[in-house]
Amino acid sequence: MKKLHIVSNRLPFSIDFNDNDPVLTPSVGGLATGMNSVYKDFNGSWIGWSGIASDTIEESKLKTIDTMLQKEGCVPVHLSATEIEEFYEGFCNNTIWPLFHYFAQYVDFHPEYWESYVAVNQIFADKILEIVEDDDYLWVHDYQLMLVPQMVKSKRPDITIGFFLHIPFPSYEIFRILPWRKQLLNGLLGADLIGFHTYDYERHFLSSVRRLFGYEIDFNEIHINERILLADAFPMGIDYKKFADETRRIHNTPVKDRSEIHLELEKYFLMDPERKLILSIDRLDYSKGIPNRLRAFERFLESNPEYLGKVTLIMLAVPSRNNVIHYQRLKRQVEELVGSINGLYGNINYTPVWYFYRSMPFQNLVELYSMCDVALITPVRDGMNLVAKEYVASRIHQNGVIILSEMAGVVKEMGEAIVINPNDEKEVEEAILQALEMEPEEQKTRMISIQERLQRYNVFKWARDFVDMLQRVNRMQKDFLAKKITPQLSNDIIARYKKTTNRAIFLDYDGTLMGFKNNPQEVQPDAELNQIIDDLTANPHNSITIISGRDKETLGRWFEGKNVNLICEHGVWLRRAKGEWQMLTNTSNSWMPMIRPILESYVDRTPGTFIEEKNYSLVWHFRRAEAELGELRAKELRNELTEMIANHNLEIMEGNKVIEVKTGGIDKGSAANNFLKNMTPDFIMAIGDDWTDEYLFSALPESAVTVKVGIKHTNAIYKVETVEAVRKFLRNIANA
Ligand code: ADQ
Repeated sequence: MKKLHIVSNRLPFSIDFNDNDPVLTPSVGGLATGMNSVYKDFNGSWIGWSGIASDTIEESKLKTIDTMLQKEGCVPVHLSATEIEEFYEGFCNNTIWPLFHYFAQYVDFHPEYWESYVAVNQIFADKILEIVEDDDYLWVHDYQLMLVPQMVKSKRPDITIGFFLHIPFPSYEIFRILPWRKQLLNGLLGADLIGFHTYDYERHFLSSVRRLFGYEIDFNEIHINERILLADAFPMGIDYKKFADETRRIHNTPVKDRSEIHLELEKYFLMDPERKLILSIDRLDYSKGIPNRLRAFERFLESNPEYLGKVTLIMLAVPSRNNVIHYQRLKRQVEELVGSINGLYGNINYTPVWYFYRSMPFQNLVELYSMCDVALITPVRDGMNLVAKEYVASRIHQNGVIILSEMAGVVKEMGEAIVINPNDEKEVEEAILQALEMEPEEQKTRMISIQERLQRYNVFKWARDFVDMLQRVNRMQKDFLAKKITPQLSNDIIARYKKTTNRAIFLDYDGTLMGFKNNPQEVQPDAELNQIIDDLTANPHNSITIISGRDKETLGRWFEGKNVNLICEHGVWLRRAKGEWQMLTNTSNSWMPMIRPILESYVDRTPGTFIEEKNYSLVWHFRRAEAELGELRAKELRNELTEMIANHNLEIMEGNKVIEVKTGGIDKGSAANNFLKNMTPDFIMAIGDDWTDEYLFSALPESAVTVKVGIKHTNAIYKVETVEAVRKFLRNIANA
């Protein structure tokens, strides 16, 4: 890798003014920590916005800030106050954020916000294009910059691009609501690797890609023409050691030197050592489920009066997006709830909820983490939730209990927490009681398991893993390029071809000579293909064979009168040029009445699918079915058929959006060798696109020129990306 650059909406510094002089303060957030560990190692820059509107500050000051940032390896992107309002507060925070967190009722669909989103993404892309050098890597972060990957890729395909989404990717049913869903998705597909916190988000993303674009998806690989890209889950970690070390430091500090908040908490426990503290920390955001949490706590106090005076909820809310109406309402709602609980259950010596509406220095945060018995984390949606991880890292004595929402990404790594549905206030209430009464031994067992996991998969490992995977994708793509028929290779093959006089050329039909259509009967050869075949067969040194899984009637009709050989149904039938059909193997179709009803039941249950009956095989086509349902049914059908055919000489073949059942022992490889028996060719070539052609590639002698259409793994020696590329290659051969 040459250089790795980081791109995020905000640079990892905040800018303050000391007597009118700008001062940079490094961010201590998880992302900054994780990224610092990689981009400096790879000599890159960090591209982003400084946090200051460029038109609200004197030009000279802006320049000073830029210079200071550049010294830190940053490349500042300038955004005006209007851009920030429309792009950031508008589209990012009023459209994507609520939609991706399933708050469809809060979503604003303003076209001007969208336009500003496009324009600002372009500003970022332009800045990137200014600084990237050949073969650099980029790691783009989060929902503010979803169009950047495609904007960069379209101009600079040599740049390897990773994208990480820090928020959930919603289910297709939610995502489809967005008028600009296709543009957004297309923007992301410019990346080579797209990372999510959890497999669920990855699944939702792939499902949207499948449904909106119909691209071929093979596990987590997306195939777009000659590009392979990967989607994967990388659960973001924290700087575990930093939290654990800080806790140890605080524990070793003499009481008199401890912070004010620490002393306050000490006093609280002095009044009654049996007292318990529950901690709640979030940005004040509607996705965090703060009102539900307060209501559940209120219910708990109501149902368990013996805990009155003994349990306090410390609620820390970090001010966030307070110029957005929904956030202002939420703030009021939270304050009212806190007031009402404290009014109802508090007294001179007891305040049930300690509410802080502010940010806190790192040390105070850790003090709270390490002194609270229970962490109550109940978001209604949360991409990951790092607070839960920070709490765990600060529990150096392995005690403490976490109550965790099943809607937070982090729950996948914390099965040992008490997992709740945040909308079920009764369940949360009961969880609070369970947490407060949990035996220390059980607390320890649960905590140790989580700690071991989080210690291992910390933010550094997370960042490294992502970068390693990005390099792997790059290698996969290079692998393809290594086999790709370049103009030079094409010339070499043609030079070999020209020296020979007895040539056998095998060409698969669908996906090789013709693109796919929904109806397999609609794909008869077009004028261009007919011309190519005529030109190739006009040369008396060439024996051209179309070798296909298709039935003999269709291919026979399409190539009637042409000087080509046809091998059909994967090798059951052969018709030499101008000859009669002959059967290459003895086969029977007596099994068909047994298998046909099964396929029919799949047609009935899967709209858009149909059965094709060939002489010696039955094919279930699902190209026209709704993509995911088609894949799912194909899996079911394969399982069902596998059991059925166990004692019969039958085979199941999976082609491109088809499942075919046919008599065993017939394949394109044996058929080609059978065909070659009467020939002593000095040049053999085979071109095909799906795995049935792999039999052909493997069966032919090593000297054969074997060519795979597409980017998947193959036994062929060469690859070309598309049907168009095959045709161009064949035209060059015919004209040689
Ligand atoms: P956030 O929604 O901001 O992040 P979270 O992951 O919990 O949510 O991170 C909050 C961070 O802010 C934590 O590191 C925490 O220490 C800090 N913090 C919280 N309260 C604070 C306070 N009062 N004072 C100072 N610091 C405080 C988004 C997504 C998440 C995803 C992260 C990372 O919404 O789902 O986990 O990005 O990808």
